[in-house]
Amino acid sequence: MTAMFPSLHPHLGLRACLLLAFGVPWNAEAKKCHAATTEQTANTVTASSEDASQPTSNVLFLAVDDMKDWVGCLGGYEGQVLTPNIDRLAKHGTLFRNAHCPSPKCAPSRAAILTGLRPSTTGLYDNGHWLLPNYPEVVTLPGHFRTAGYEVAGAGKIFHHTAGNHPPNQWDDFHPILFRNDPWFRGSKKNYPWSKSGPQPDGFPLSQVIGLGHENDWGSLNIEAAEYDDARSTQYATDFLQAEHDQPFFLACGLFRPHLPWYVPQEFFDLYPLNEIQLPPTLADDLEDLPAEALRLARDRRDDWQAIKSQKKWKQAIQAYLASISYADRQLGRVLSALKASPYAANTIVILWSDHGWHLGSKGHWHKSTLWEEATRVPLIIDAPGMKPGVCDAPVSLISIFPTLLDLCGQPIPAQLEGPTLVPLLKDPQTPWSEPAVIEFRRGNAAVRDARYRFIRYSDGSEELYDHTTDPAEWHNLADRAEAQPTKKRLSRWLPKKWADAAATKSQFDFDPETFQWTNRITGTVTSGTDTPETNP
Ligand SMILES: [Ca+2]
Repeated sequence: MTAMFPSLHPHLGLRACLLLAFGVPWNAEAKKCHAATTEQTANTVTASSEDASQPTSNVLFLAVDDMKDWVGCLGGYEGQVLTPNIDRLAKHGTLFRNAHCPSPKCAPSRAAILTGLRPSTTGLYDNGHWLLPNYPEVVTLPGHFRTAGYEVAGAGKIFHHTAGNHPPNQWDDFHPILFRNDPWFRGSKKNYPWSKSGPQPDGFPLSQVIGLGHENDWGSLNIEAAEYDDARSTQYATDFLQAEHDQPFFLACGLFRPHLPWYVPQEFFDLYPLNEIQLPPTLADDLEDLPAEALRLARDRRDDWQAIKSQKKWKQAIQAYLASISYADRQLGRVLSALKASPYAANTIVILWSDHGWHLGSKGHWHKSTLWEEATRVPLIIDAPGMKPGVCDAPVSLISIFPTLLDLCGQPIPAQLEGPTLVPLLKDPQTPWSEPAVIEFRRGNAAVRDARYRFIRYSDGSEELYDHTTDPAEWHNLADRAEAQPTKKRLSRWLPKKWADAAATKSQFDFDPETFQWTNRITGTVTSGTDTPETNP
């Protein structure tokens, strides 16, 4: 797909192309561009619903943070995880059981989902890049719906949660996470200018684990349940759904849990007795068949895990992660109940996704930021009016969310969006599907996940291959075996052909949160996050 951008760097080439597609309203011009330039793959179809009689749907866009496949309907956890609301949504909609993030870290995954462009195309590889000053002309998913005449509102974490990532020009109204009760996040005025510095919670670290840095804590705060940040984001969404709206809406609610710190009310810890906690299955010599780059990724944040293990708190940490999942599920349930009770229940597309997974000890790793199943498999559920409930095992990437929502809303899909629409799979989950999910992490490293295999190639050329029919835990790297070569060759066709240079990092810009403007320290260029999409250059 990256072949669509013959000149990936300097970014001017991409920007010019984006301007062509995004700088004009979604209309016949964009459609023409699509018809003229798209290389159709087996799964890539043009917008299938141009029927003018189709009613305009609202969109309820639900995001959770760092939630791996440990939800009831996906069965990723060895024990029992309680997610009744997610499971109910899955039964009502289409559950994608082989869905993967575009990148296993917050900012790059969300930037890819919300622009429809892969990290290898934009160079937005890590948490240290701002989207807008790098791509002033890009139309994001909320920005698109706003231009299309929707009322666009949101709360919580949709893009990355630091300052500068939810520009006012993309939202009619946005309620950010205040982080009033997560004192870890109050330290940086650059990242959280709206938040006052505060003391650590009473009794910190609540986990009682000594030596963990940064955000790595868990426990129950001495505040009312309604005072947790996610409860506030949820309240915003339920209030919105209880109000009258005279135009179609795009409502985004982004929950921060189960992202660290795992601070949730005690009742959610109580759901998971310690003697029932299951440790992730591990293999003693699991790491011995890994290349150096894989070992390096596995080692990152291992100190946290070692500290937790050595202080005999591994089960407590897993309990806290599970509690945070069930807490997020409870908040989702509140939003879904509000939708069900509203006049919008029959005419609203509901989509739920998580930005990436998490390791809790598998492959000797703690945290995200790897190209293995633990870090890339995520919940994805789409419940669209008129679609029958279903379960889909085709490999899909969240890069498809943008074109899928446009397709469901009867809008043209610009050729630049890099994922195929999933509407054929919503209509029939058994639709033949040849395109695998591609997961990228930093420049030059990517995994290709199809229905059976995971193939990884790192920037130094080293590789891994796992066969999920015999090795669901990805313990046995088959990459060097002679019989694996045809599979590797087949899957390697889907690896990015080009990797954009890394986009400018935050250090290249001065950001003023009051005016929502960035000044490029090198070029002097000023980018505004307050201009409406219509007046953006
Ligand atoms: Ca995340």
